[in-house]
Amino acid sequence: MHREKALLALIAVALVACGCGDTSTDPPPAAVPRDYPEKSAVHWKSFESWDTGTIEAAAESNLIIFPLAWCYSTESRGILSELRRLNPDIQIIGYQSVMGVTTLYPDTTYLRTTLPYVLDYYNAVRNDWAWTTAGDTLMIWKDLITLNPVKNGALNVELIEKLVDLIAEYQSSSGAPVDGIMHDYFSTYPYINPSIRDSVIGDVDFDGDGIIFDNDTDEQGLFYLWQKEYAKALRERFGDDFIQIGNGRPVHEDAALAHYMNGIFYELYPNNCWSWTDRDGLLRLLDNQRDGYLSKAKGRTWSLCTNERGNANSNNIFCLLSSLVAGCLYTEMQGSYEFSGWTLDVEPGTPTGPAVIEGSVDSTLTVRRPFANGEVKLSFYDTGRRLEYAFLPTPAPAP
Ligand SMILES: [Ca+2]
Repeated sequence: MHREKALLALIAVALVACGCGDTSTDPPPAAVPRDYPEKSAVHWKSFESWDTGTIEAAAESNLIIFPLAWCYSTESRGILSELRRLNPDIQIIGYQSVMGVTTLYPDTTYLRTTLPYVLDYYNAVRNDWAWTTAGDTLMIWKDLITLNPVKNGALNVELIEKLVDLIAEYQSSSGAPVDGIMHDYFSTYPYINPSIRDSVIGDVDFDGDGIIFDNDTDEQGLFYLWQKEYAKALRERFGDDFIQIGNGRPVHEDAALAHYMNGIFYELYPNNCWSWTDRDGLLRLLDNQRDGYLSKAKGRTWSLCTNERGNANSNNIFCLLSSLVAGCLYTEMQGSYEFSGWTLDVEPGTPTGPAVIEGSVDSTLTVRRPFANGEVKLSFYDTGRRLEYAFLPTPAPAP
């Protein structure tokens, strides 16, 4: 069975690669498991390392996240087509930085032919860079220039329009429209990463009035409002079923922003970037999945538990079990945002009831959820550390 599927995948890729695909002779879609736990491959690189086995494994995902520029690249076309053929229900999501543009090498020939979206994006926002009080380019991460959400003292709505227009253009002309976008990341504060702070001269001053961001409440308001207006503009342009997934703390806490989202990307779950305890990470996850907090797209929400510091291993299995109790997706990572397959093997069957929280944070707190084949149980010490986390299969009946 496994070899047969791999062979079919190989044939399909060969057909796409030689441009001689004929729909009348394509093999039928393979049967992809539509069961629990629900998977989501995350891969923030080119597809150079992928073989047919990787494609087949990735196709088990309900949703998959790639860099938006690679989604729109003709070089990815064969792989994306194959994923959709193997799993017609798969949602392909493009990863993109919020309010940032990457620096480019002087020679852009490769980009023009392989990643034209990177180049077109760069040119579209060329006059929207943010500058510091010293006139330096404002960067928050290495090689990522921050865009300015403020123009002439007001919200830079033209920048929003340019970004949304560019996506719209690629959605209609690239031949490979995405099912949604993952935003990395929403923020209320332009935190310059310490690793590059010394190379950024001056302070943040988006509106250029000489009052630095930290002391400028108007500027602070515009900085965050721009992000919400951007998410809103995408929603209005692409409709209710265009999946938006947000990273960053505001989506955990601000219902007004979460309203425009269909999912949260839980980076470094369960501790996230804020050193939450394992227990608090799970309780926050459950709270975010309550009805009405996130909006639904295609009939459901699309949150994702991830931890790139995984190995074969406590964080990946904790992501998996948490996804089961909270009704989310999970991914496995082995030290980077590079998809290399699945190693965990848990077969809970379908859920037969909601998650239940027992005990209290002052003693032992336990989260349980029943499934057809057993129960997921996650319990915590009063310190918030994990006590037990497992799928407990239902014992076979006595003969
Ligand atoms: Ca200012």
